[in-house]
Amino acid sequence: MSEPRLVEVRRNVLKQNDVIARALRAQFRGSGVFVVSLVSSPGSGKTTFLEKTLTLLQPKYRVAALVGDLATENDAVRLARSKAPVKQITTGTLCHLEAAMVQNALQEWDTRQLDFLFIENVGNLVCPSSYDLGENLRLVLMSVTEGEDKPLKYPTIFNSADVAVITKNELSAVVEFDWETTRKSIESVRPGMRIFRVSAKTGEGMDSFLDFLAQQLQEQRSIPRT
Ligand SMILES: Nc1nc2c(ncn2[C@@H]2O[C@H](COP(=O)(O)OP(=O)(O)OP(=O)(O)O)[C@@H](O)[C@H]2O)c(=O)[nH]1
Ligand SMILES: [Mg+2]
Repeated sequence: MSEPRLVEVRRNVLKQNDVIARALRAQFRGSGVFVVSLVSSPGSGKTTFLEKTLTLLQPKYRVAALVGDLATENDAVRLARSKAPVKQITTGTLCHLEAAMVQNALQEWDTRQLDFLFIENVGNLVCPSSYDLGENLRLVLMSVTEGEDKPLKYPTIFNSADVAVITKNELSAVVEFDWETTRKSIESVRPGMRIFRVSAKTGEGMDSFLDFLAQQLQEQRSIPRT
């Protein structure tokens, strides 16, 4: 029996995405820019965390951000308060960013002029996991108010990310956040995953995250570009 047409179309879309993602990765590597994407459920704190990150990195690094949402320029307006170059990608009905959207958004930017490029994906714990954007590092964010078993319920988004960031940490006590249970949930779906605990509101935990980013950039640049 032949495969349903929808499965075949989906496979082709993913294949096409991978081709563009590979081209983007080569472009980023050639430019010397380190690219970080952010995924999470809606409202976990991606934009708040990113605005803080852009602001704190800027005295030392050249940074820029792309941000995806189905509609509105709200997040781009918020991120632009950091004074970094920012571009909004509106996806209409799509619940994720695709590599072609990133490529298109970058057309007028010279990525050689950047140290870090951040890409905030559409808030969704399912769709973004299948789409490579050519990034060097994918962060999955989860706020303390979401429930400790999110990694168990949505393993793919944790599996397809490199680092976890627990956000809104200053609210932990109020919502009786159970750190040990969360840590075990993440560990069971993605053994050895590095986890940062931060509050973008108070600044808690931001220093160690920024040190980690600086180290990642240094490591990437120490690899000879062939
Ligand atoms: N208390 C507290 N609230 C936070 C923190 N970070 C974000 N928030 C709040 O959480 C809400 C959602 O934050 P956003 O940064 O817009 O979340 P987002 O993940 O970008 O949301 P989408 O782009 O819609 O998916 C806002 O009301 C923020 O003020 C934090 O560290 N502490
Ligand atoms: Mg946002």
